[in-house]
Amino acid sequence: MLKKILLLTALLLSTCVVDAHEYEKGPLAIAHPWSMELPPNAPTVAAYFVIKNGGADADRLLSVDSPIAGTAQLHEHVHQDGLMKMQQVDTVSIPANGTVTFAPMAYHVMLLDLKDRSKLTTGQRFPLSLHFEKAGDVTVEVAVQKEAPDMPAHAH
Ligand SMILES: [Cu+2]
Repeated sequence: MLKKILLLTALLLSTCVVDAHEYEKGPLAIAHPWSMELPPNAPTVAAYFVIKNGGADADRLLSVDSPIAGTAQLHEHVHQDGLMKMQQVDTVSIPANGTVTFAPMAYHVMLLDLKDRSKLTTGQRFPLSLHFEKAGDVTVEVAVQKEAPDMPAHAH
């Protein structure tokens, strides 16, 4: 209860954090799912978030899907021959007591074959379901915004 009040107070006070939102499922917390607003004809859309595992067991993100896209893939960025390129990965491991950051130039969700672009403008949100091996399914709302949120730099 006290934690909730403190959290609420913190949210009210933190005017610099627009639209911060977080979801919990079992030991997992998924913080601030977001997507960058893109030109209306962009063929693909990326979604980002931070997964924190507060549990003593590792988990795995097996797949994702969204009603706005025909296809949703898990991607990573890799350095190869001096170039950055992205490639699809089958699953993403979430270590015990660990954090995995989905961010530009890192892991990301890639939405292809877009069905509904009406929610892809700044201030809107669209649903995204994450399917974990142990924690099960979580549906989050991805906030579309003009700029990346302030996030701690991810480790190289
Ligand atoms: Cu990608």
